[in-house]
Amino acid sequence: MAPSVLSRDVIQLNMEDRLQTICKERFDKGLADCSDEQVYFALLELVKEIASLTNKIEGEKKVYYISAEFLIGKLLSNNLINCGIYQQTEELLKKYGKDLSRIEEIEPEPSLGNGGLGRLAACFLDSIATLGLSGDGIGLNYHFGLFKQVFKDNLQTAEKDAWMQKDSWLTKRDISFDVYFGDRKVKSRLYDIDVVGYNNGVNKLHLFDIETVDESLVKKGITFDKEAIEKNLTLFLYPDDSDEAGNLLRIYQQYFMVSNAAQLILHEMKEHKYDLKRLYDYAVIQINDTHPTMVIPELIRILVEDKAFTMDEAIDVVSKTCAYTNHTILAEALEKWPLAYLEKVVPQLIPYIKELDKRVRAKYKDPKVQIIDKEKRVHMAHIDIHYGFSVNGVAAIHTDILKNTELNHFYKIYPEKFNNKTNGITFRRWLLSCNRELAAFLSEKIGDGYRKNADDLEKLLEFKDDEEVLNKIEEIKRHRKEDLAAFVKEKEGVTLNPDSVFDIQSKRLHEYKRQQMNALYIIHKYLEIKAGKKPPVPMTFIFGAKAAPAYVIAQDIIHLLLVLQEIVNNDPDVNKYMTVLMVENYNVSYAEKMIPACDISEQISLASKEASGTGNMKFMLNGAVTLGTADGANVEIAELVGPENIYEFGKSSDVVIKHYEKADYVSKDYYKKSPVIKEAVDFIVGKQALKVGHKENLQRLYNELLNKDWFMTLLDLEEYIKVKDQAFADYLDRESWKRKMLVNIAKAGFFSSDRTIAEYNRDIWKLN
Ligand code: 26V
Repeated sequence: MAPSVLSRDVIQLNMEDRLQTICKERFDKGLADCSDEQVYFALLELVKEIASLTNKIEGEKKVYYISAEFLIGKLLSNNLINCGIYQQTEELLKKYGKDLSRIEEIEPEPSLGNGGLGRLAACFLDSIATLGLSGDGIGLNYHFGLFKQVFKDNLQTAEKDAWMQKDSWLTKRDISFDVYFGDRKVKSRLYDIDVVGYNNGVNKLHLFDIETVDESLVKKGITFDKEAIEKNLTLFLYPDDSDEAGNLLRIYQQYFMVSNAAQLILHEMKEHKYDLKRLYDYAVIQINDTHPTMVIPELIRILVEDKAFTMDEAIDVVSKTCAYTNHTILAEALEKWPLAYLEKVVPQLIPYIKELDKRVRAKYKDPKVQIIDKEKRVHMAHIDIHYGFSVNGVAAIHTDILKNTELNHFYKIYPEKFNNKTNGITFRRWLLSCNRELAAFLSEKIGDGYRKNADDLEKLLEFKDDEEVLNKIEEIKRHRKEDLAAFVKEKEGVTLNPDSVFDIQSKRLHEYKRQQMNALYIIHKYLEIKAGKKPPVPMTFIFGAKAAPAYVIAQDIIHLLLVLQEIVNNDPDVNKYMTVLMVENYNVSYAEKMIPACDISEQISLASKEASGTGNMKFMLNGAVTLGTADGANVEIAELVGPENIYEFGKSSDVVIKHYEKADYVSKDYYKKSPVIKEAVDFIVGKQALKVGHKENLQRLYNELLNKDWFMTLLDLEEYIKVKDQAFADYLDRESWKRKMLVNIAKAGFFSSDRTIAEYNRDIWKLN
């Protein structure tokens, strides 16, 4: 704890003294003699101290953002920036021969999320605090997070990701709740992380855990006894759900999360002596995807059983308090829990879920809007839509598809609940922190205003014909490519050529995102070069992606990418012209290095399937040009930058949706019709691939592409090849390419999560 005489201002004015004191107290030496690791821990303590002395954002009404994932990334750099002391710290450390960016590397990255959904939650917390809104995140503290990806024999293997250390950003609180399951009771423990707004106060990220968790339960890889709930509850995010025990564990986790959330919220209401009959005047609960849906019946249950509400009153109050965000239209990702599983884990909720279902049935006959279907499965999203006051999609096209197709039956009942909130990203992390040189250059040209008011980036357009500015933007890109090449050399042992075009696809591995289509392009180029057709410019294809351990075809796609990496990079006829790299264990920290170095941003999902994407926004902000389909937020990017500053291809979402309706897409027809497609697909099971790869994986992927191809890879492949070839050719026209980079940066302001959060607040939360 900081001595009581200290205030935030005093510490900041005397940072040097304070840091020296911490070093002396902890390590019994001065700053100059501390190792980088010791300096990291000293800075951690200092920043935590500053955060604890920063004013807590207060307001009569507060948003509680409940999410199974918060992919917060490393926090040191961001917290220094948001506290306004990055430069001061950097200079201070330099005086003692210390390099802040090297020290930042020491911090382990919390592995509390999977992809876009979790990263979005983290960006939102940053923006909520930056806008000075009162709002806390609520989630779980997974000890081994998602998993650590390790490649062995060109295959993905999964290991536990032990990111927690004795000293970390987590602060143990004296708050603990009893959580009752059908067959047991567990005691929770709250850990908090301060969320510091940019030049503003702090909010909290509340992460619940149990004290009886037993890390030694994890045996080989990520396997553990799935039934020992008291020991395993907070070990992993998304434990394998390919069997019943795995599914039950997910329900245990979800209920544990929402039971704690409900108790915490009611505890805070009590502290303020707020009238629970008007809960919605003081609290709004944002349900991030369906994982926290049980908070609705749980709150209703508590109000009825403990607070003497009638059922009608409880349902009314809770429905006015909860709002739901949908992040996907993939049917398999919309949760439907068997009632029997819920009966086993949370029997206390069953009468309430049945009551909610009964009320829907009394009003609507359409089976598509029922909560419990005829197979006795509970549709979690349906609970949210009937018993929440807002339903939002995450990009304009996604919300339109929800309204007109996927959730049309609900839209007809509740048109007023549906609204769009196009996603955004925090510029503090995705520009100020990860591309300091670009951020400084922008400040020099257009002033600092864009840091708080992202639309100011448009001022850059004034310079779109200014050669000096264009050259500088090109030079900064070059520096980031060199940085990435150096990092990759050390980490992966692969040499990247900064003179080549860096073409990057980094995101979760999923067939709808079509990493396999990118792989087929690489095969096509490889074969062209072997046949003597040289590309106009050397190309580097970089991938970052984790595949869910139980998702077999996704594993096979990773295998293909690693096989291609081995074949291409070791072929002396080809490796002068192209390099392939699948980075190991892609995470937020890796993204912060890859995104600023990217020339071409691959956003090639099957139109209608990517709800929004947020990587697309990060790449654009850092001057990459998008190669993408008319899907998710790509559509809005295209509208903003205009057709000359983006490469669009592929069938539209309308066409794709019709193919699904008519079930008339036959991948083999495309394979037979096009020699280029056939040659690329055949390569997957050709001699060369089988020499370095595994027949089982490659054959399965080949069969899938030929006989099913549910996400229509071959539908768009030829056009993809054509447009991508054009992008590589255009790259050589440096003048026009630099202008494309500039326009992309200038138009990225719309995608600031500050704008997104201001819209959530204006339309949904209405905080004062
Ligand atoms: C979950 C699962 C779980 C089981 C099997 C397959 C599957 C497929 C997809 C998902 C995704 C769940 C929701 C999600 O992460 N959505 C992402 O949310 C981002 C933030 O809104 C958005 O940018 C991405 O487009 C969207 O995919």
